[in-house]
Amino acid sequence: MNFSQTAESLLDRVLKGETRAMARMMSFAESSRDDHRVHLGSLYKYAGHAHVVGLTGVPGSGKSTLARCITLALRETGKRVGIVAVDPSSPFSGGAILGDRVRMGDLATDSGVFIRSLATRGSLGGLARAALDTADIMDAAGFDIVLIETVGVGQDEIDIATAAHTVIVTSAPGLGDGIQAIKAGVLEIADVHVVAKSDRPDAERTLGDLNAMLNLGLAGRGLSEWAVPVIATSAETGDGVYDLVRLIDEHFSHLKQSGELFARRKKIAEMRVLKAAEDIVRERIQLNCGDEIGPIFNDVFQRKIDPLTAAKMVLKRLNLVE
Ligand SMILES: Nc1nc2c(ncn2[C@@H]2O[C@H](COP(=O)(O)OP(=O)(O)OP(=O)(O)O)[C@@H](O)[C@H]2O)c(=O)[nH]1
Ligand SMILES: [Mg+2]
Repeated sequence: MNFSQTAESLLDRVLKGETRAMARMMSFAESSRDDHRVHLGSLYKYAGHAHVVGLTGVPGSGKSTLARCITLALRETGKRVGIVAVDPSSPFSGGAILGDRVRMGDLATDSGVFIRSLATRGSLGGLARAALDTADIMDAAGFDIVLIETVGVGQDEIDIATAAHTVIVTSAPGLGDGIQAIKAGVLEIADVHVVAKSDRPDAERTLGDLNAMLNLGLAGRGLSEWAVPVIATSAETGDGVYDLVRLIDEHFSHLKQSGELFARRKKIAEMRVLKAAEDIVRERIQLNCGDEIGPIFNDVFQRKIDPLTAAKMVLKRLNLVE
């Protein structure tokens, strides 16, 4: 059987929601082989039904734990949930409070939940594409909600979160002022703010600080009327989790009714095309200009030529400019 036939039946199996087929297709999302990507491309038209929710915030702010709480709550309503964890610095399954009562294993054996971690850090580019393609696979396989967890540090991670329909930004007590400051850039992409770990005594202060920052005029990223709510949650007590799930749903309804879903989808499509184009150019440079690029970098370093001229030289070799 040739690869194309295999891939075709693989697509059928993914569309039926077969776990092993999904995992195989996801390995294509992280592959650098063009034939893999082309087959992945054939899946794109079957996605576009799921509610994609970005979950971002500084490291250790409780994103994974919250993703698990949200997932458990959604499972009670029968919704199927996919989770894409981008470059998790702490293991998805480890350390969380709820782990004592509800083991990650419960989610891992639940056929209505699919968890995929991407650890593409270190490979140049392609992270956003891999993450969003992985989300598409879950979407095409019939998962109702896809949660994408990314650390809210670094442009690629923020871009990934922004490619969701609904963005949740987590803050938490006990992370220190330095870390809290990093997140200023990420605050403005929130559709919903969560102060996680509200069971901790210092949570009130975090809530106060966040509200103070928001009062400085950071609006939501949307064009339409949506008052960005701030909600406190705890994985320890379960406080706020159901309210958060309700808000996520309300936000999706709002997007649909206001027409903003249409606008966001359009922007996401644009962003994905541009990212894919950037990836292709970057890869071509690496593949085709391997020997020549070192001296060019060096000339720029020594200020013999300027970066723009150098870039044009590189692109000329690829026949991308005159
Ligand atoms: N007290 C308390 N601790 C929590 C809560 N949620 C998470 N934690 C703890 O906070 C730590 C970080 O939680 P994670 O869920 O791994 O945070 P994260 O944002 O996913 O972390 P990274 O992926 O490493 O950026 C863990 O030790 C959790 O047990 C909570 O609601 N209450
Ligand atoms: Mg995490």
